[in-house]
Parts: sequence; structure tokens; C-alpha cells
Amino acid sequence: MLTVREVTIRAVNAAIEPPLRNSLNVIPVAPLVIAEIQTEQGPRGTAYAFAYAPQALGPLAALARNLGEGLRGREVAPQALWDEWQDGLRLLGTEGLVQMAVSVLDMALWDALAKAQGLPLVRLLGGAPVPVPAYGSLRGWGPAMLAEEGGRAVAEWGVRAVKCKLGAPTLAADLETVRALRGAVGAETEIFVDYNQGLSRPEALRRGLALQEEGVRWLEEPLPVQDDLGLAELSRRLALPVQGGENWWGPAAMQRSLEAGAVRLCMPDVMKMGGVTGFLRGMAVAAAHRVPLSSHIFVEASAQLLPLAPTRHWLEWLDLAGGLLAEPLRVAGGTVTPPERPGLGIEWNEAALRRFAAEA
Ligand code: SMN
Ligand code: MG
Repeated sequence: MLTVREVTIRAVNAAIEPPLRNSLNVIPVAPLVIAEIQTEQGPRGTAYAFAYAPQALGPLAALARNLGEGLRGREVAPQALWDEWQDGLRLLGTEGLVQMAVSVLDMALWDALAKAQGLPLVRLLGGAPVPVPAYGSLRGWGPAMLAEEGGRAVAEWGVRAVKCKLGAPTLAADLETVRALRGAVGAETEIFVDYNQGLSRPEALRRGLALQEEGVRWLEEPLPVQDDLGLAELSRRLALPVQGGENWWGPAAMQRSLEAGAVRLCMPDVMKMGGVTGFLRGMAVAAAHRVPLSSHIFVEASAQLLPLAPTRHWLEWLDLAGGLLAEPLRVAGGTVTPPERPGLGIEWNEAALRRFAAEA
């Protein structure tokens, strides 16, 4: 039996190069919370959470630290602990920072468990470490920047799909971006577009219809995640599949949206879903609905989990923590393969962690 001796929480503001851009902002650093779980028996589990905004880094670290205190002496039994957390935190609410703190601990627990068995997580869970097709999730904004980045993604990584952010003030400007990207990636590369919940219902229909004429292959988060009715209506009216899921807080939220027919493709986020445990349960929900499932950021954990998804689709290649790792994951020939190292495959470069260390 594996038991927890101590949980350590650190925080970093990792530079991301190039920065992430969208219609509203430029994100130059990734505020990350790193959890390490030292077991009594030796294995040490680790994982990271993405706080999204610098203002959330301290509070997320504090929540993870406080929840982690309760793990001292407990068995490393992530599925049992997950249910305990969801029940115990129900009145507080298991969304937002609370769920993110649960997730980082859950992922670190699974990492420890897999390391104790000397297996990559995918093998511990009974899967085979097969290569998963990856798409290049582009960081830039606007026609020139995206064409350059898209062309490079196809040439360097061999990806057969790329995704860009849209949401310019006019449809014409969005079309200009898609056409520039098409020119750079060629007719054979699939193009996905992401509105980050930014449109109104009529505008989502108008832009969706125009984008489907351009041969775009998915329309991501055209409307706010809460608008299941609007998304379902849009899904019925477009041939272009509506994609979404990065803002589902757990398997129940995912089930609600799939039941409503809000999306035809899904992409749960391992952190917002509640870590490895939440994502596993989400994969079963997607399979029951026969909905293709892709991942959202968190490339290391996603590479371990997607091979287990009966309806697996694409791995999103957007690497936020690679600059902090001793052996970052790589895309080769358009695919990502989970490494044979035990656990999640995350090994920190301590010098990089020190360089980007944040007070929290
Ligand atoms: C996204 C969200 C958060 C961080 C990076 C990127 C984006 C995506 O919505 O789908 O990649
Ligand atoms: Mg997105």
C-alpha cells in the first residue's frame, strides 16, 4: 500500500514563447501551480495546474496546499479520494479554483501510483501507449502571424490539422485570417477555429455558415459554455460541427451538455474535469454518446489518457510547461506518443523552476 507523507506546492510564472493571443488579450506567461506528493514508500508524484490569470496563482496554490494537508497519512487511492473531495466540497462548489486544486492533487496521486508500479500512466490504466494524432494549436493572431505559424507547424511537426483563434470585429476579417492560413497550410491540412465563447447567437450562425463554406472542420466555443440551448440550435443548423468542452467543470457538466446536443465534438480539459479521475469518467460519457473526444492543453496528461478514449480524436498540441521539463514531450510525424517513463512523464528541470519561481 502506498501512503502520503507530504504534499509540497510551488508556483511559477513560466514564460511562454511565443505568447498566446486572442481577440481580447496577449498572455505572455503561464501561471502554473506544481504539486509534489512524497509517499512514505519512496515514489514521488507530481503534476501541474494552469491558473490562467496571475491573480489566481496565489489562491490556487493556497487551496492546493490546504487540501494537500488532508492527504498526510492517507492511502494513494485517487478514485476514492476524488469522490471524497467531490462530496466534501459540494457545499463550497466543485468548480473553479476548488476543482483545479483537486485536479492537480489527483493527477499527482495518479503519477505516484504509476511510478510505484514502474509503469507509464497509460499502462497502469490498462491501455497501450499508442501514438495520438496531434493538431497544431496556433498562438498568434491575425492573417500574417497565423499564416507564418501555421506553415511552420505543418513543416516542423508534420501535423495534419491546425487551429486558430477568431473573433475579429467583422466576419470579413475572420475570413481573411482563415484564407491566409489556408494559403500557408495547403488544401490537405484541416483547419479548426476557436471563438472562446465570444459570439452572440445570430452572429454565431452567420459566421458558422460562412466558415463552413471555407472548408473549416470545427467551430469551437462559438457561444458561452452555459448556453446549451443556443449551442444545440446552432449544431442543428450547421453542417460544420460545433466543438467544445474546455470549460466543463467535471463529468456531470459534460453529460448535461452532451445530453442537450450542444456539441458534436468534445474536448474536455483534464484540469477542469477534475484531473485524471474526472477525465476517465468523462471519456466514458463521450463514449456512451458516441462523441469524438479531443484534449485541451495539458499535453503530458492528455497523451497518457487519449489512448484510453474509445472515441479519441485529436490531441491539442499547445505546450505550456515544456520549458520547465527535463524531457519535454514532442510531436513527431503529426503524432504524440506517451513516453515509456513511469507516471505522467513529467520530470521538472529544477533550474527552470527556480528561474520562474513565483511567491505563492
Ligand atoms: C486555450 C485556452 C486556454 C489556454 C490556452 C488555449 C484555447 C484552446 O481555448 O482551445 O486552445
Ligand atoms: Mg479553445
